[in-house]
Amino acid sequence: MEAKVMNRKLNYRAVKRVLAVLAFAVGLNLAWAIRLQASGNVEVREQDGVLVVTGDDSDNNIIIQEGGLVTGRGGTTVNGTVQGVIRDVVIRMRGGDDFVRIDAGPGTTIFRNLKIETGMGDDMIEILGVRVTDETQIDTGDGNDILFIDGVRTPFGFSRSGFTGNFALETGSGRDLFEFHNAIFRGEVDVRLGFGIDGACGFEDSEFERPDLVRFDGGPPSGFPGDGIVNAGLEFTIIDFEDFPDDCSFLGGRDI
Ligand SMILES: [Ca+2]
Ligand SMILES: [Ca+2]
Ligand SMILES: [Ca+2]
Repeated sequence: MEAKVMNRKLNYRAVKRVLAVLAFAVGLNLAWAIRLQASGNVEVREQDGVLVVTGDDSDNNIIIQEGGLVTGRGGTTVNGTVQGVIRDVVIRMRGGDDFVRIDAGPGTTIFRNLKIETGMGDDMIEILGVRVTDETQIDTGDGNDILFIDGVRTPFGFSRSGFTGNFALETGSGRDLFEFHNAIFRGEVDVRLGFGIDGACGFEDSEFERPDLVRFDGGPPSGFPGDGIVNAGLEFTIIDFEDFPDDCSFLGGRDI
């Protein structure tokens, strides 16, 4: 009996230890959860097939789904309606610590052009299972920003994120992280992480069809500790980065 109780205690401790490790590993996720304390108002309108989403200077938190459906979370309200087919998406979130998720949800979300500006503040953008057929332009402005790209599970199987035309990312000052998984970049890729100790990772499970047109620029500072990049291939143009052998969880925002 005593032995059983001991075992249970030990197991409990082991579980707690595993949970602690997990919590550390998903530290970023825990930070993201804080963003749920959002507020402000986001205006939504459609003009000639362009979905225009405009935030305010508060911490806005929105999800954009198939067909251009925009939902506010954590106290962010959404005004306006969208009619007709959405081909292009333009998002401007202005100041504040904004959170934007574009999620394919149960289907495949395809846009022609995607433009996102998140301005000042520590912003977080998630692009999940979305395909862009023409140009993608993302500017996260100053602040400690994160761009996270991944595929998504659908009833029809796993759907990767895909970018057919030019893909351009600028993250400005601040400690930024560009993390991508299960993504296909078919054309030119131009990533500029700007001032601050930034990170880029995800080469293991993503594809670049034109490596000769792929450029990752970490920006200043140069040297150690500088911007970290994980497992980038030699076929890419990599500027102002130091190779970082670990995984993504140690990149972006790491202390000097
Ligand atoms: Ca905002
Ligand atoms: Ca920002
Ligand atoms: Ca930066």
